[in-house]
Amino acid sequence: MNDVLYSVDDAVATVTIDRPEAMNALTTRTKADLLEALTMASQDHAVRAVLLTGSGRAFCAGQDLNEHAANLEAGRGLNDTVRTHYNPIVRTIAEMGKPVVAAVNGVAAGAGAGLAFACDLRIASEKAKFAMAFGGIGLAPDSGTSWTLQRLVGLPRATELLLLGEPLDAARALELGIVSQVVPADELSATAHRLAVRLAQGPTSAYAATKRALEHAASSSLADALALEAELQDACVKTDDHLNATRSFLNKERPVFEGH
Ligand code: T3D
Repeated sequence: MNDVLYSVDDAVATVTIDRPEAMNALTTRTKADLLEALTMASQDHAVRAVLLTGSGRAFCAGQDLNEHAANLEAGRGLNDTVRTHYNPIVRTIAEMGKPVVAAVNGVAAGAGAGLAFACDLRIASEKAKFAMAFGGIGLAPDSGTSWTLQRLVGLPRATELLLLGEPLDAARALELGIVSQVVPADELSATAHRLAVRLAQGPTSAYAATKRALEHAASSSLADALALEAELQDACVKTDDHLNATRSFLNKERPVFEGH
């Protein structure tokens, strides 16, 4: 991988978009690297949580507009990057059976914001900013933002943000519930890693079931949500983590989760 850094420690895979000279804007190569790194993290059983962040002063400025303009000029505007790249990346983040934390270190624009929104939790530096940049260049939302943003802030606010495109600073993003915590820039990496380690030491199978239940419930009837909860709970009840944690509770001990 050239444009994405990948490392694993404490059962946390850290995936860093690494094109700081271009605000981590996404070229075809960057998107391919990102998908490869996320797929690796998703498939590695030793990885129990994932941290997504960016190098330098940006989280991710979205589609690389230099490459995009060259494609448009060359008549390759319909290069299908949404289906080929953005959709699989977003689905890999959202559907992996382990928690994904975005450490938003700077601006997250367009598809870059979409990546952060697809994560399970977002923690931001005071320097973070979210910009729904799509409309500014005559595009509609992609990378799942039409789905994720309205679930984060509600339909009226999502409509306003996507139509007007006014950037949000970190404090406003916290107010709206887009991020769960804002920390000074020099504390972001350590704070986000601590959060990811905490998640990596949790009941991974139950977390996977939680993600699935939440995603399903977002567009199902109560009856269907109850049915899936029952199915998922049947599976959780059979895990070693559940048995051991129940025993630990009764023995007044702190549970140790192995993830299965
Ligand atoms: O088919 C398809 O591909 C559709 C898919 C679309 C998905 C999308 O993501 S659409 C949205 C694309 N992204 C944008 O429109 C964001 C454009 N950038 C900005 O609005 C601003 O640059 C930022 C809000 C991100 C940051 O603003 P600021 O003031 O902090 O920095 P800046 O001065 O504007 O940018 C710094 C440099 O980064 C600058 O280059 P320079 O002048 O120093 O050589 C700027 O051109 C470059 N840069 C920023 N964003 C991009 C970029 N270069 C290429 N692509 C970018 N997206």
